[in-house]
Amino acid sequence: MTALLIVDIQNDFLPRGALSVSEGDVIIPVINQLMEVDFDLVVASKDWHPKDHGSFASIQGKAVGDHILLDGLDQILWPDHCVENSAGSEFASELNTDPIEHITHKGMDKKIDSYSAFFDNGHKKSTGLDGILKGEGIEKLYICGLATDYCVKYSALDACNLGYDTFVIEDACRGVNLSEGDSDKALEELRAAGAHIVQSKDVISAC
Ligand code: VGL
Ligand code: ZN
Repeated sequence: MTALLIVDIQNDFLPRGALSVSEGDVIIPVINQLMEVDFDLVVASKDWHPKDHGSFASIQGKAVGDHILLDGLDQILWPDHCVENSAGSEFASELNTDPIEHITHKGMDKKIDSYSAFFDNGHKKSTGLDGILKGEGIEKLYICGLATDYCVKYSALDACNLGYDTFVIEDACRGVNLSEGDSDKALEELRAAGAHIVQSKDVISAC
């Protein structure tokens, strides 16, 4: 059984959003096309923070991009983004949400961030997504979305460690690239961890 995981296609990660990802919008038609492939299950994640989340530079009185220790873990500080139930936290309006059968929310605990759709950054708590996928007999997991160098990367690394045959659809992802080349580095790390880096046309034509 094969699933598609769509990571954080939310307004705040689009080009005019609070934590904008360059070209974050151009992957939406690609993802809509991917959903027409016969996946056994389509799931999506949403970054879903309380308004006083500890990863927000505004809460820490520091600059975006600074690092702090948040409850003992290294944390990059971000602009306020994906505040629960805000317009910025909604799925992009162009995304076809009809095929999405489950939505995993992450980052709700203000004391710890959660880039991965499976676990928080300290691997302390599961989001429940692994249980849902395993419960459906999913063995192959295709991953796309935002951002290549954060939430896609950590979701895919966890997927590899959880035993999924993991495919990252490169052209259906875009990165933040705080430093130039971060997305390419993330893809290299994913390859080294055993993930397959593929292109949407290959996924679409293979099915
Ligand atoms: C993300 C930074 C902070 C992401 C979420 O979706 O990649 N990045 N929160
Ligand atoms: Zn976040």
